[in-house]
Amino acid sequence: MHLEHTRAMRPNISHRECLGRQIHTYLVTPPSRPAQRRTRLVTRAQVESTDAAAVIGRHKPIYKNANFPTDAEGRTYHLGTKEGEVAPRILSVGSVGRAQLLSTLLDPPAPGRPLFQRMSSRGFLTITGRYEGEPVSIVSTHMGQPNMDFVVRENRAVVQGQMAIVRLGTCGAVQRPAKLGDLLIATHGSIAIRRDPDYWTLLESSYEPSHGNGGGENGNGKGSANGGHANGANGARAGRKPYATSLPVPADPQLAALLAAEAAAVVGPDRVVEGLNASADSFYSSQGRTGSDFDDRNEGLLGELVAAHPDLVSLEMETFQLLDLARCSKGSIKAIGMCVALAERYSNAFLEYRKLEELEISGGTAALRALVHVPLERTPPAATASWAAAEAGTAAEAEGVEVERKVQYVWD
Ligand code: R1P
Ligand code: URA
Repeated sequence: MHLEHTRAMRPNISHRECLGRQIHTYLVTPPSRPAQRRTRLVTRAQVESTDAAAVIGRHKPIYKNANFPTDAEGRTYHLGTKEGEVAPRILSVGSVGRAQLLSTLLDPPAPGRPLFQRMSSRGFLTITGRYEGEPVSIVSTHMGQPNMDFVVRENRAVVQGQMAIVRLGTCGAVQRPAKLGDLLIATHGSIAIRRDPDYWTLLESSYEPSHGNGGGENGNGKGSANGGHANGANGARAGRKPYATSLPVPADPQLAALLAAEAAAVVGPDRVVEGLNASADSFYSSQGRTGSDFDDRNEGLLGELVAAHPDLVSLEMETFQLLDLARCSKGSIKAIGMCVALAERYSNAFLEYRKLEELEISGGTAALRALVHVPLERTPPAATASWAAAEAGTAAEAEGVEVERKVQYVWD
């Protein structure tokens, strides 16, 4: 089985034109199978012109190095890209469809040289081209913090020099002035919200802490001075909450300011709200969505969050991981997140889905502009000088000098 992906390619089109653009993606069985057995995977729509196609096989490479697996070509395990295929400026988006849609904003590729596209066996799509002449990659990141972890770490591993990553997602608007359809920017950084399963475990009267470590944040749960399992459970339970929140991690202030200015230029300043983001470990319980199927104990969660963080504007699932890894990247990654407010949590309204594409294109335009304008240090780590070699190569080639390159860059 392989994924066959075909898309129209006439980039740098207007927003209106871009909205009318359609994309084909099919999951097909091998050509030897009867045509009626072929399965349509995503969207089927009109394609005006097709001059680019990528067929991605489910290959079975051999990975070496359990610590950070890469195949013989240097491709990473989950994203499947290697050095030369990913630009230092990355737009991270939630879905494959959003990545495809925003790729139509990229500069027109040279005739016969379609944009680079790679869909990994895990469904991460990387599209690399140029925006305003600067190399950029658009990467579909899917949902949740573990997926953002793959995207940041595996891209970091295949890019030389400093990087900038902007996330363009969707989110819930937590409180006014953030409203439906606004672009909410995590200028104040992000907190994380995590459901704490130990809270429920410790509610069970049969729980015996000696079976584990007691799970307590404040101790090992093996009991207090007067001992006993029940006391241990009580001790571990004391003060425990069903949902834990982290301290905020910061966003890159320069990238945040650039993005806010670009977003205001595209949609108008009254449609842009800057503040604190919260990334939850689920869409439902950890974002305060209630229901009767599960014992979630989250009825007061949104109120508590807003009381504790008056600048909280957005609630989603990935930005915290992006900012946390950027903070820990030893200065090698600048990052920010911006989301289209898809849900108004205070009024319970949800955006009409047909309006989303227009907002994705507005947000994507602002994000690409900020990405290509943020200054990045080009000095690669001393151990891996291939990026610098490629840059030197470009300059030398401009002067007509022949150079040997270690890495071929797909945007050259
Ligand atoms: C949940 O519906 C998803 O939407 C939001 C959340 O963070 C989560 O990934 O972002 P994306 O639209 O980027 O996926
Ligand atoms: N994505 C989320 O994670 N939450 C929302 O409320 C909307 C989109």
